[in-house]
Amino acid sequence: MKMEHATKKADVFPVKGVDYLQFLVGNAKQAAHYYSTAFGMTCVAYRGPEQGYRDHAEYVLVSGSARFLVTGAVHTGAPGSDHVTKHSDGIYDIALEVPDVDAAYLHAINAGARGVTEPHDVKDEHGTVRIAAIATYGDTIHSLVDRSGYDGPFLPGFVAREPIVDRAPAIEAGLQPKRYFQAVDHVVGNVELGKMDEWVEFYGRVMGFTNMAEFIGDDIATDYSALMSKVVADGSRKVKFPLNEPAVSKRKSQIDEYLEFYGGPGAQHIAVATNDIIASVDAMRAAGVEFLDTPDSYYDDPSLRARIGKVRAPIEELKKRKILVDRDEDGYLLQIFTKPVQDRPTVFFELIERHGSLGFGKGNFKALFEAIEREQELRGNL
Ligand code: TYF
Ligand code: FE
Repeated sequence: MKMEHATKKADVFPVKGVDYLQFLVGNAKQAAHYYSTAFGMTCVAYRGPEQGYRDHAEYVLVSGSARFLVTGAVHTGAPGSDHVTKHSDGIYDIALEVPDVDAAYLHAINAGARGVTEPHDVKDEHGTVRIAAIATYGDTIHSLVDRSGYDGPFLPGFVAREPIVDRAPAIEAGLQPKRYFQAVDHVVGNVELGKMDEWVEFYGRVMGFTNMAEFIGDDIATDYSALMSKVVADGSRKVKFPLNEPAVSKRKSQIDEYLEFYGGPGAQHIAVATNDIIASVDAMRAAGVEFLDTPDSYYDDPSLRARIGKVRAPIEELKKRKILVDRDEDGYLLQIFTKPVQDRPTVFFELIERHGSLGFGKGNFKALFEAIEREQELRGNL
């Protein structure tokens, strides 16, 4: 038995994992199509005017345990329209599944969190969900969800629906993987200059999350990253939230660019865990998803080859696809980053394939941040 389990303190804010990520978008029908065709997700549920919900059309897409809720307003002035006006498409709700909504909400409020929605039941013929919500950075919220009394397709009011595209023929022909990813690995928040430690403290105080070892401190920041970063995680490390702030540097930080174009703090990237990053990248590229470029010199560097040792695919296969590799004391990881997935240089995705490593690719920060800065420069934002 591992000692850490025997000696662990009682968890003040137990979480089961990320329940869903809600995107507020200008056109949910097209966003749901994109996540279906380009990210290989399956649309499983819907609610809208047809179900008597007069304000929004909402699509639920899943890939393994990862679940996205994509919400669009169907008339002028519908709730959430101001979010889209201000931020364009973005992430509003990073919902957490918890065993006890009332206890979690009470703990959070007593610890100084701002309540958005008090605990209440929502019901339909499939059962009852208890739900509440608290505010976090910017206009972002955390819903707290207990779905243990529910067996419907998503939340009460949603109806099951057919996938938007039928990928079965492409899967059978070996042209597409069954799933491009199976879970949400981490969700990163960008906060204002000087606020990172306050948000680390917030997650400690409000949710009992602790600081993981991995961070980008002053040393890396001043050398090349133009940002500082710390990671908070729940006791079980199922939920991991890196938090970035801009660093004062010669050039405009990628975090400043985000804050300017998002109109304030918000979720920056969603990392999704895949067990075959090569197949996923190939399928997503074929569907038109753009990934950040990595120069050949990254792969030809003898010190990188020595450091990473043997990984599950030949380096040439990674080089062809611009997949990054990092190794630490626990193992290694493969990762790649998309370009922003909307017109504004704000939200993007990361694919990550972990082989033991619990880190975030520290060894790749330099190559990654140089790639992001090349894009920033092309946009005229450096
Ligand atoms: O989540 C992470 O920490 C890594 C690296 O602006 C990273 O994916 C950190 C900051 C950033 C982009 C990527
Ligand atoms: Fe990441």
